[in-house]
Amino acid sequence: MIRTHYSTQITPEMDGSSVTICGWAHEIRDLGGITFLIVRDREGLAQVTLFKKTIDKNVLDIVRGLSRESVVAVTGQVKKEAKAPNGYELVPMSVTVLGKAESPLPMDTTGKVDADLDTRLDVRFMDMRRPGTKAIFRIRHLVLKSVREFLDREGFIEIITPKIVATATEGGTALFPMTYFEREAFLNQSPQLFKQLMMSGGFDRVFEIGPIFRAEEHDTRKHLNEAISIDTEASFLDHEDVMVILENLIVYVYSNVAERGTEYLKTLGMELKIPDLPFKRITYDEAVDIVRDSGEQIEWGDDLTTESEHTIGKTIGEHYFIVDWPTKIKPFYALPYENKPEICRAFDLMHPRMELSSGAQRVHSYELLRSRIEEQGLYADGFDFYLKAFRYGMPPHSGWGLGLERLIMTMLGIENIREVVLFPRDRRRLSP
Ligand code: AMO
Repeated sequence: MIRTHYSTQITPEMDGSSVTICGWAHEIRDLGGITFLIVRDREGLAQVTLFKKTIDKNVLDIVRGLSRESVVAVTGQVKKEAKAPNGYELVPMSVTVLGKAESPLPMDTTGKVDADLDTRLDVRFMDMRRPGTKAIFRIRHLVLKSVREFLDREGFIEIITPKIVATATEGGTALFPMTYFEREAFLNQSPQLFKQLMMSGGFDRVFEIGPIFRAEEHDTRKHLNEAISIDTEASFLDHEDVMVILENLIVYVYSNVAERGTEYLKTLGMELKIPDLPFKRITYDEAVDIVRDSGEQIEWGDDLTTESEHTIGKTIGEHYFIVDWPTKIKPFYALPYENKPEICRAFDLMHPRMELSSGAQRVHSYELLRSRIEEQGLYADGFDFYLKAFRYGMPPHSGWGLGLERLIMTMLGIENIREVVLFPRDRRRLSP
């Protein structure tokens, strides 16, 4: 191991001790009598100071000859210096170039020169070196960790289901076809059917964090063709029970990011407001009334447009649920109310800006499920592997799918979903 410390692990109190840091040559300032090399590592910046009078000439030549963004290892003595980042500087004994960077650079990494998102995504490896981009992905890590922690504590077992599948699950969104030897297969739109099979398998509570593939043509700031969905499924719970789990999860994630991600939030120049519990619940009918009151046209049974979502979001102003949806616009697996089958036990979790999650109590009667599949114009025999599980003891169950990227973008007030994905897949982008 070359590195002894990250830049942020060194303190002024370590004055006199010898350390080795590794990172990128962020900036080189040669003032004649004194030369500064700012080294950037994953955690922050360190100042390396070379006094011409006392420094070994070889070391000085290496630093003067360095190109920006080259990778270096610096071994030096810690010196207390109030004006330097983190209150110390390093007086180097040796500087080794481990990876030379060519000039000119494909983009600026200091954050001083603005680059548009497309340019940044084309050279994402460079973009990741910028503090703002790094902060987003450090927060993404915290979010994922918090989700796992929370669901584990609530008794959910993590599963991973196939992404190459034979059938659609989410009517309405298109599938990506692929060749699977001599057959046609698809990239999975959702782990929906598999997570339900786990309920028949007696796992009671499962979750998956994995990719979902949607062949949606539209090119918007909130859609990806490959997104990450946090999916849960739980037996012996109804839709209201799993809504409580969902809202608690959201608040847990926000609180954790606020607590453990302070420095990343600071880098992004923001303070996180933790939503209040419980989230407001409005029915689909109430949502329609709000939309109509604002002067927009909407028929009962229509899905909400982006414009309608914004109108309702402005009226409510915080996270909220829309419940009791028309059965015909929800997937076949959503359970209709027994006494009012035109509406079902489905819900959407909304942020004022967009939908974050949808879920439902599921149909668990084999006969009803089969007829619901047929009513939606789907070929029930194609779902044989799924339907079978409902014939041999399926408990009542409920669940939801939460879009990871939407959760993060709304939490951080980020406009474009691509900002929170390392290598986004959209209508135009397939590389890198
Ligand atoms: P749904 O299709 O509503 O539900 O997806 C769940 C959540 O996943 C996110 N999401 C997307 N994010 C970015 N780009 C996309 N193209 C995209 N599509 C979906 C959204 C959405 O709310 N099987 C059900 C879930 C369930 O009932 O358990 C489902 O897939 O945040």
